[in-house]
Amino acid sequence: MNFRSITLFTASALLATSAFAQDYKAGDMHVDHPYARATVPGQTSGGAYLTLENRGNSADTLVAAQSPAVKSVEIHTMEMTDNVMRMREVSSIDIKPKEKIVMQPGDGYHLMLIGLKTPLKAGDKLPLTLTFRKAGKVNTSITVEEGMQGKKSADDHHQH
Ligand SMILES: [Cu+2]
Repeated sequence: MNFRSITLFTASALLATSAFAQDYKAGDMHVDHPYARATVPGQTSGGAYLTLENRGNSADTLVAAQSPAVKSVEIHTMEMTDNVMRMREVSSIDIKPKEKIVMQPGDGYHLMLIGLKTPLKAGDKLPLTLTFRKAGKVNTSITVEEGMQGKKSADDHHQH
C-alpha cells in the first residue's frame, strides 16, 4: 500500500464513521443521533429524540424544529403533575456553554411530530431542521427505530 492509497482509505473510513454516527453541527452546536419510535396505525403523533451539545463558550437556544414530512414539530417537556406524568409544549430549550442535553423517551425534553400522514416504520428517514438563535439552522435526518415493546410511556399515547 503506498502513501496515496493509505490516505484514501483513511478518508473513506472517516466518512463512513460520521455517516453512521449521525452527528450534525452548526458552529459550536452539535446534534447527535436524531431518532423517532415506530408508531401504530391511527397514531397521529410520535416522539422524536436527539442529543444537543453546546461545545462553545456562550449559551444558545433551540427556538424551532420543523419537518416537511409532518404538519408541525413541537418542543415538549415531561413533568410530574399530581403524580401523573404529563407533557407540555415549551417555546424553546436553552443549552448552556458545554452543556449536553440527551433527549430520551419518558423523561425531560422530546420533540413531538404532529400530524403523521402514515405510521412511522423502522428504517424510515424524515428530514428535520432545527433552528438555534446563535448557530442558525441545522439540517438533520431522523431515523425511525423499532418501538419499545411492552413499555409504554405518556408520549406513546399523546393525542392532539
Ligand atoms: Cu409530546
